[in-house]
Order: sequence, then structure tokens, then C-alpha cells
Amino acid sequence: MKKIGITCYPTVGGSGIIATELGMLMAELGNEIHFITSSLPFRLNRVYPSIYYHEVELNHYPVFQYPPYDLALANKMAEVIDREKLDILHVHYAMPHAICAILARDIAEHDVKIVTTLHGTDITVLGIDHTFKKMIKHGIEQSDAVTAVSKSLVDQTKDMLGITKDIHVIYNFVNEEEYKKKELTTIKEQYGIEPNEKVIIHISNFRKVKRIFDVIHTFNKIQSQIDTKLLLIGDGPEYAEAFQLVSELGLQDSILFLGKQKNISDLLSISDLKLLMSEKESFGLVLLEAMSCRVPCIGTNVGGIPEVIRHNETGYIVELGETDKAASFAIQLLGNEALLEKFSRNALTHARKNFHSQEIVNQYMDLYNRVISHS
Ligand code: GMT
Repeated sequence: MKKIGITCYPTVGGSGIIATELGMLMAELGNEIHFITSSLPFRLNRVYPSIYYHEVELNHYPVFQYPPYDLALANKMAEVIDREKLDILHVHYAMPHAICAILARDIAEHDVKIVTTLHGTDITVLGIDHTFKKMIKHGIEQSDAVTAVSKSLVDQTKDMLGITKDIHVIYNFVNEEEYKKKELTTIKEQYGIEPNEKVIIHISNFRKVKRIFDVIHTFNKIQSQIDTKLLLIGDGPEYAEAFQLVSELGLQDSILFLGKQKNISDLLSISDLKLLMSEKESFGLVLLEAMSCRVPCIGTNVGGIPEVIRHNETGYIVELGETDKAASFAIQLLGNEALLEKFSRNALTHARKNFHSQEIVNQYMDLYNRVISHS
């Protein structure tokens, strides 16, 4: 049994989901888990006697113009390391979480090993910004072990930061109990979708990098030839402009803006195809969630996306901005029931075979064991 601390952004987002699911799976394997986060991880939805939650509290002293969250986190980490005698502190994101963990390790008296998982944004967004480059590099180099969620992210990290340290690829996974296709006949009807209409889905936080306009333009071309509806799930900075574009194109009746949703697997269960046209994407957890619910995907040749979608087998890969090509692949797939069924089966097989949660959790446990035995 190991005592494992976990720090992540606990709110909605792929990295928070992975960190929380990993904690729950490790608890099921008999480990003791300590989440050290700013709020209760949103996926932590049932009682686990061996999972503890340590809240990072922020006091608003008038002397600080900005409450020092990172320092409060480092302090809480050090407290938990010493009190609980943690073996491993697994942090998600180099910036700021690995930096906080390194500071906590310096403060704490108990010896703890730091494992850092890179999810992308700290490298692909912050790494470009020279302000933080040195700090991110320090976070990675001073960690006892570093993982990244795709090969592409390893290469990018090494190129961008000039790092020679080993970075292990450990892919993301989904909770197979939750992400499976369900027979939900009424949902389609409740949303006013005709039984013969195909359903395309896009899920994101509507940031600029998600290229929501490309999703809408691709859909516009598809719907001119096939009876389809597009479900847009999520919310974020580009939401209002996306809404505006949909009105300008006169697509209000065929695009449903559903905002943030909890039961994503229900919506995936009524979907036939997933679109992800991002310009940056270290993995694309939403793709794996879709494939796990038997939904083929079309994505861009960007970051880790081609490591998740198998072109011409579980979906299609197009170059960034190639909306015509994406639409023509979608029309070819949605217009051919036998092909759609084949891709749908392939998608599930690929998800279960190459990204199974038990396999991924074993890879993390092996890494923890190696890090501990090196001391
Ligand atoms: O995509 C986002 O904006 C959210 C971000 C996060 O912190 O969850 O996603 C990143 O981590 C996910 C989990 O590993 C990956 O599936 C996403 O591809 C990655 N996002 C980017 O690289 C832009």
C-alpha cells in the first residue's frame, strides 16, 4: 500500500478528470489517496474510505493585492507530506503544480517523490511565453519522474524547453463503467431530433484553440447533403461568437447549444460522429470518451490527436482548417450505414485495447514503484 498525494485543477477539464479517476482507481487497488486541491474534485462522487481531501484555503489578507494561491498550495502540500508520510506526490501540470511540489518537498521533513504529468497547456501555451519557460523547465527537471499524455507532447516539450530528461508517455483513459453506449431512445426525441437524422457532437471549453468556427463550417457543409443535427456541448470564451456565426449561416434549427453538461456519455450514446478541429491538443480526452461510446471521430493532424484516432479505421484525420475534407469524410461515413457500423465497432475496440484504464493505472503504479526504489 502506498500513500499518494494528488494535485490537479479539480474543476471540469480533462486533466482534472484523469487525476481524479486515477486516484479512485488507485484507492480501489488498496492505496491511500490524498487530494490536495482548491476544491473537491468534481468527479469524486461517492464515498471512498481510503480517499482524503485536503482543501487549499486562501486567506484574503489586506496586505496581499493578490491572494498567493501557489504558496498556500505548497504549504498545504508540505503539511500533508509530513503528517501523512506520503510516498508519492503526483501533480498534474508542471506549472504551477510541480513548482509548488518542489517547494513543498524542500519545506517538508519527510522524504517524498514527485511525479509530474504534463497535459499540454503548460507546454503548448505557457511554454511559448518566455516569462515562464525557465520555471516550467525547472519543474520538469526537478521532478523525480515526468509523464506526458502523448508522444507528440513529449517531443514538443523537449523541443520547446531543451529538456533531455526522460519523459514517459502514459496515455489517458476513461472510466469504462461510465463511458459506454447506452440504449437511450427518448433523448433524441426530447431534443426534437428526427429518428432518421444523424447526430454530430462537439465537446470543448470553447477556447480559441478548439477552432469552434471550423466545427460549424464543417457541419454547414455536411448538413447540406445529409439530414443531421450538431450538438455543441460546453461553454467558454468563443461561445457568443459561435452563436452569432450560427445565426449568420441560418443554422439555428440544426445546431443545438447545450452548454455545460454532466451526463456526457448519454449525449454520446445518441451521437454518430464526433468533430474535434483543434489547433492545439495534446491528447483530446473527448475523443477517447466518444470512441468508448462507439462514436467514430474526425480530428485535425495536431498534437496527440493522430495518436488517438486511427485514420480510416476509427475515424479520419484532416489538416488544420480543412473543413471541406472533414465534411466530405463525414458525408462518406454518415451516408453508408455499413461503414458507420464498422467504424463504430473499431472505435470501441481501439479504446478498450489501447487505452484501458486498468492498463494505464498499472503503468502509473509501475512508475511509482520505480521512483520509490531508486531512492
Ligand atoms: O483542453 C483544454 O483546454 C483543457 C486541458 C485540461 O487541463 O484538461 O486539456 C489538456 O489535457 C487533457 C487531458 O490530458 C487533454 O486531453 C487535452 O488535449 C489537453 N488540451 C490541450 O492540449 C489544449
